[in-house]
Amino acid sequence: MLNLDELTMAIKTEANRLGFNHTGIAPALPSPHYDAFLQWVEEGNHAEMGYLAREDTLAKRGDPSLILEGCQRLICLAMPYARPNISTQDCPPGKGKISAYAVTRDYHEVIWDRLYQLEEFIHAHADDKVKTKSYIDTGPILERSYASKAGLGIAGKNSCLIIKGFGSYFFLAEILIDLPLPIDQVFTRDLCGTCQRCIEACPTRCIREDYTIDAGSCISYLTIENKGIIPDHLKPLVGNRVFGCDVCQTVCPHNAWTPEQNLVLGEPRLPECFDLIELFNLDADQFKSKFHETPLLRTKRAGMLRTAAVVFGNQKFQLALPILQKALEKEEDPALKDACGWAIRQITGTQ
Ligand code: B12
Ligand code: SF4
Ligand code: SF4
Repeated sequence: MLNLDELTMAIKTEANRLGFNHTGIAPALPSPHYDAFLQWVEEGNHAEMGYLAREDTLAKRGDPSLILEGCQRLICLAMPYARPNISTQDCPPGKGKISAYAVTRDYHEVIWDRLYQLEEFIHAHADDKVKTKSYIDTGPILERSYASKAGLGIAGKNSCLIIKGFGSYFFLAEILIDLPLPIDQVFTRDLCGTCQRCIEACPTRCIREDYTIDAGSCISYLTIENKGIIPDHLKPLVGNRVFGCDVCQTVCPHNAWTPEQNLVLGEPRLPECFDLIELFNLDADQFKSKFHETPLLRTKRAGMLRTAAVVFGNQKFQLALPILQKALEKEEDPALKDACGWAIRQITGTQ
């Protein structure tokens, strides 16, 4: 059996082999950013993402030992994804921009698989009574906060975690463990300084002064998490983004040198610029098979079409009128109908 130093080294090497480009160990103490998170929720910045405000998850976000009894450390991991290769301006009328992270196989599935392999590795090399629990994105963990405590990087003003010399195009995951692995030094250096690029470039101006965002106005939220009507004052600001938003990361100087290609998550399955007429022509089953195993399934068909209609409206795309009219008559989802009606008014100039 390996001692704790050897085990930590072995875990980091294996994590690297599995595609995690950065690994750090944080103590399982309450996060220094927990109060800021609570305040963020109290102010309603989480919009309709009720899971962030649920009492059980609130408590767990504050104390990892409520998730894994006896938890001592979080092994924090970062896995890169390819930067956007097409800008919104390069996406012609009739097409919608898909966020860079979403064009490959769903990262949850890829990373779950790798986390499982890493857990197996730990169990094979540590005391067989060791307890572990893995999360990628969906767990009640302040992932950015613990990753900074594990020395990976620090949050920028756009609230994304930035790794110095690497940028912010990566996902975070973690393995909770009940062993006292040696901890890494917390990363405390501010990487933003006087830069304000993300704040100025954000289409909806939802980046706040305190390194958090007003999620309810964020295009990523509006196009992915929000199942309802996109408010009229925000519709024009969605532009041609049909799924997610990369603006505050694209303008960040820390992402300037990110390589164009990164195949850790596999080959792209979708174009970054997606044909929206084709989208409207997919029935429910075709929608499922087209976006099988990609993050786009999350919005479901009605949610995607709703945003696509808003994009048509923003593009004043005449050729979409018959499709929008048909959807307005036949579709039942209220947010989709609202978007179709709005888009028709934008295209025909009738208010
Ligand atoms: C809810 C959520 C969203 C919401 C709200 C985002 C937000 N900024 O709060 C919406 C739907 C808008 C969203 C969008 C996106 N998301 Co998201 N999201 C989450 C989720 C599930 C919870 C985030 C949360 O708790 N927000 C509340 C705020 C208050 O907390 P926070 O953002 O974590 O910020 C804390 C830390 O930054 C910490 N902190 C750490 N270091 C420092 C340093 C300083 C100086 C300060 C002041 C604070 C600080 O303090 C803050 C308060 O506690 C996490 C996964 C998870 N379990 O954590 C993914 C996560 C944050 N999302 C992720 C991604 C990739 C995205 C998008 C890029 C996707 C896209 N292209 O559309 C965008 C980015 C938008 C943005 N600017 O944040 C990644 C981020 C990876 C990274 N490099 O940071 C995560 C970690 C998922 C993952 N497992 O990889 N997301
Ligand atoms: S993802 Fe887009 S809308 Fe959201 S904060 Fe960043 S730039 Fe603003
Ligand atoms: S764009 Fe500038 S202010 Fe925004 S996160 Fe990057 S370095 Fe920080």
